Amino acid sequence: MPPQGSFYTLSKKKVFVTGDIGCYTLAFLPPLNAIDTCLCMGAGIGHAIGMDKVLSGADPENSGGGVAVIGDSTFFHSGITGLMDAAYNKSGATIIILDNRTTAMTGAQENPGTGKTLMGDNTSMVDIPALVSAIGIKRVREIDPYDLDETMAVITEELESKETSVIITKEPCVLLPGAIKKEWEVYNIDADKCTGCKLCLNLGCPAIGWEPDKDNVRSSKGSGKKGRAEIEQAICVGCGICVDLCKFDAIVKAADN
Ligand SMILES: Cc1ncc(C[n+]2csc(CCOP(=O)(O)OP(=O)(O)O)c2C)c(N)n1
Repeated sequence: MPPQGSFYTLSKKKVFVTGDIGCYTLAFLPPLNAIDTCLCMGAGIGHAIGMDKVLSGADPENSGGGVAVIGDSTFFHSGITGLMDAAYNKSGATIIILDNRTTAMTGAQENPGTGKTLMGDNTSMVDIPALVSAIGIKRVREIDPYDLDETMAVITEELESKETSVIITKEPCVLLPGAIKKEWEVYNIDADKCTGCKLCLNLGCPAIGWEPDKDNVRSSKGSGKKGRAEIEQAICVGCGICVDLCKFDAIVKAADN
């Protein structure tokens, strides 16, 4: 799913993440534990500006500490004003806009970024990177959220920046028609290669689970329990984020396994 790689990265960075309201808010739960606050629509950007001030002791030389995550619909509703504040007041916060091309949490309604009205008529479509630039943000990055290496590299770079930065991830919610790409194939765990390290479980993908070893032979670092990861075929959409994560090449296309 689109936001998984961003939240995995944030969980590894152990930064303070101010959240907002949407499907992605579930990333506050284990195993990701990647969101620290959630108040009301649009509040997360203001919170990040405040956290940046607190963490830096209001010293611009130390800024860059606050990180906000916000969905596209919430950004249009009440995130733009907070972002303008960040730019105008030279915040070092990093804002990640999770553009999944819909208002997923409340039932996939259209929004000002989709090009359709709620009645389904064609209308204007806000260009988020252009809007963010027009507000005065110089560091605007667009990333492919399904590319974990790129996601980790860009988030790491922007967290280090002392200027306001905006990272936009643009891929449709997997429940939207056409979101699951034709070339994607369902994955499986190669039981001979899986060491039971549990790294893939940290991604928080609903398709990846744990199969305890009945004969108790497979090692599992640190967990005290022996077993291996398993992928629920009916849930896997084939996005492949987990493939980049496995150090043992144990996540393979189901058709080849
Ligand atoms: C003031 C207010 N109005 C409406 C809602 C209902 N609501 C919850 S989340 C949300 C938007 C979710 O869309 P988005 O930000 O794009 O995130 P997604 O669920 O698509 O990941 C809305 C309208 C709310 N929580 N507060």
